[in-house]
Amino acid sequence: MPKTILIGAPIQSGAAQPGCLMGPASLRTAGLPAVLAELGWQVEDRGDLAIGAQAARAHANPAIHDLAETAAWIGALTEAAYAAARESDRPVFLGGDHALAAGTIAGVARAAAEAGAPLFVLWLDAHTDLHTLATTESGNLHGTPVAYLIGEEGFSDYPPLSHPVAPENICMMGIRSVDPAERARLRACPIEVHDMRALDETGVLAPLRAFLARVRAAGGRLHVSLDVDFLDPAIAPAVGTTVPGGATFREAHLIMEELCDAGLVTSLDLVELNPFLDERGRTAKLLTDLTASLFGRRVLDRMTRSFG
Ligand code: B3U
Ligand code: MN
Ligand code: MN
Repeated sequence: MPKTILIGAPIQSGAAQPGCLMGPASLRTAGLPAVLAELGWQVEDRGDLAIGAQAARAHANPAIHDLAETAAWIGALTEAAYAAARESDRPVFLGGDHALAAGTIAGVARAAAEAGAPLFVLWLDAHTDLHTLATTESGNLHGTPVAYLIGEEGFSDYPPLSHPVAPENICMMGIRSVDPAERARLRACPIEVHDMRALDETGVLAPLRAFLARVRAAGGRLHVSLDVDFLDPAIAPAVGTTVPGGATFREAHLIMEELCDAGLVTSLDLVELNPFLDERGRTAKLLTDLTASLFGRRVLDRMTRSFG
């Protein structure tokens, strides 16, 4: 029986508005552990991580807030994710804001490297989260994890990164809000980006299948980082940074079903859920259902596609 480990990370120091700390509780209330168990997974819920009180740390960029707390979360998550990746087939990290991914991906990248496998990342988000501490204008550190993970300069306040992710191994989908500094950084680095226009032109399946073929050919592991604002706000209102024009219910489920069939996903973040902004739990329920699609729920029995 395949095994998943659930780790709650009630981090909200990277976001502008409070509420993400309730994310893990909301996902559990929506029934995520039981749903995965019903799909035939052994589920070990490790509860929520915590960090102690942190002394405030200033930065040359005065916009930055909660730097010490966010750095402490990233350190704690790196260790927890490393252990969970070694001890299960597909850990799920229940956020928490997206600064969480700086830790979870650092941890799973270390585990992948030790197993001799390159790590690939599918980044499902309205944003590229490619700011450094020097370029963030909002000072919200959930806008920084990708720049940290690819080894950009200027992250001496975050924990040292032992295993950077190769930018060409990152595929972003759903992008529709990019700041000028992020756009400049993208020009200089080979991250694969599919903005909403590209997805409207090609649909989600063609670029996803091409990326999965790359992961498979490289013998890679695949981490999926799902930001609630990837989804259209009409179906997923519980997020502090809604951007119109997001992925539809059907596109999102199709991506998860295709990922399930490919059998390559080795870890998952569910981030930016702000239950304070939710409507009768519908966003938590949607994230639970999307996770169920990734973990094997399907409408009809069907032949798995062959990947020859
Ligand atoms: N790029 C903007 C907006 C943003 C990024 N991530 C989220 N919002 N969730 C910033 O604040 O860095
Ligand atoms: Mn994000
Ligand atoms: Mn986002």
